[in-house]
Amino acid sequence: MSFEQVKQADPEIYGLMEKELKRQQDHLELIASENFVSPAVMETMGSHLTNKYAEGTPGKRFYGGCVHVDEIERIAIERAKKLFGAEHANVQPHSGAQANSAVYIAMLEPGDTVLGMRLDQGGHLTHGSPANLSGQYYNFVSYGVDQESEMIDYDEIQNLINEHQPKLVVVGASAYPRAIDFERISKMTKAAGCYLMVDMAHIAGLVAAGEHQSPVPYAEFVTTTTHKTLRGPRGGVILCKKEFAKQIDKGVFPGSQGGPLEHIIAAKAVAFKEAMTDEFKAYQKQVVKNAKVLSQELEKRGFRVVSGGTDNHLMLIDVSQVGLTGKEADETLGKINITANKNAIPYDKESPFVTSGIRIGTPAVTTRGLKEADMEIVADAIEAALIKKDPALALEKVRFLTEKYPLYPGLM
Ligand code: DSN
Repeated sequence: MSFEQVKQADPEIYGLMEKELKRQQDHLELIASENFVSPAVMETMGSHLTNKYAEGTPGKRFYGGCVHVDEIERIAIERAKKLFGAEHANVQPHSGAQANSAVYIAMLEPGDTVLGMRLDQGGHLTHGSPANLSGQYYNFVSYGVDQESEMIDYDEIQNLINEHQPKLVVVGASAYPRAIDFERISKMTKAAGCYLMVDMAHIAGLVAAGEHQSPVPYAEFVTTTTHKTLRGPRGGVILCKKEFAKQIDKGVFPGSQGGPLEHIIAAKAVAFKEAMTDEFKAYQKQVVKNAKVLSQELEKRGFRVVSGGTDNHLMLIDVSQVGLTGKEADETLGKINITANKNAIPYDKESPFVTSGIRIGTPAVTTRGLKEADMEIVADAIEAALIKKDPALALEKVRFLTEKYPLYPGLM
């Protein structure tokens, strides 16, 4: 790829694309929800498939000329089903938020009671935050983590199910470093006669590679994004049991979306194919290994790791222990070319704009090639920036790694 046409047609945008590529190349990307797609996924996204309108589902469209995109979307659906062992897949959601909304629209009436994880304890905006449609249209009741262990309190979930008799329980998180026992929660939802929806966006790649228990056998509905650990294009997917297929498809279109993005659906298909390879399985194993080593190395250097460690691709660091707010830590790391994000820790005393923590993930740096020994250097850099207050030393360590592991060489 050279982006020569953009360069000719719009030098202003081309210039910014160049700058952003350089930023990605020169920084260590530790945002837990980001990753670097393969050139094949990137090429497919930027293709002529973007030109096609295809409202409806393969074989049942509202537009002519869908013969080839029908085939592409069918392949994407079959691959998604095979990858996760699902009975039905809808690959049209434009994002994870859209996927979640589509399930709510398909399965709930406004005002229905739903259980979801609190945003400030690891959940997601679309799991009932009052600032989101989910919290405004449905009666969300929230569960969180235990104050001592900082892990999901399964007894609290059971008690809340007993007390509130929800129609749906939403499980899944965007800042939770521990394994989630979907099987255990599904026993509770089945006994209570309510639905279980798992939003596995963060861990989808781990699930595909067998590095985390799959929610697919246990939950009626599983939603995900395709761009996090799964390393596909920016988008969403819904998996469900066959009996809900029609309702879910309707919840996506016409319930909450118009025309599907067939160029993105094609790129999802390419990413699903990549996710079936042994190379991808090895990559996910390394993501988890790297996260474990990084959390141990940070602990050794005096940082408090929330819940004492990680089982997945991310960790939360309580930076109040080293006299910083999350906002300060995030900004300080930014200056030494480490990109992370400030994040609330459980029972945080600071506001969501300040926070006491940072969230760190290993998916993107692992795609770049970093291994366990490199995690020690990442921990050194974070220590140099946040504890030793030696930005020059920190930057030197980051530069060593970004030069050792080039990203997208020759892309522009
Ligand atoms: N914004 C995503 C994340 O960073 O986790 C969740 O959608």
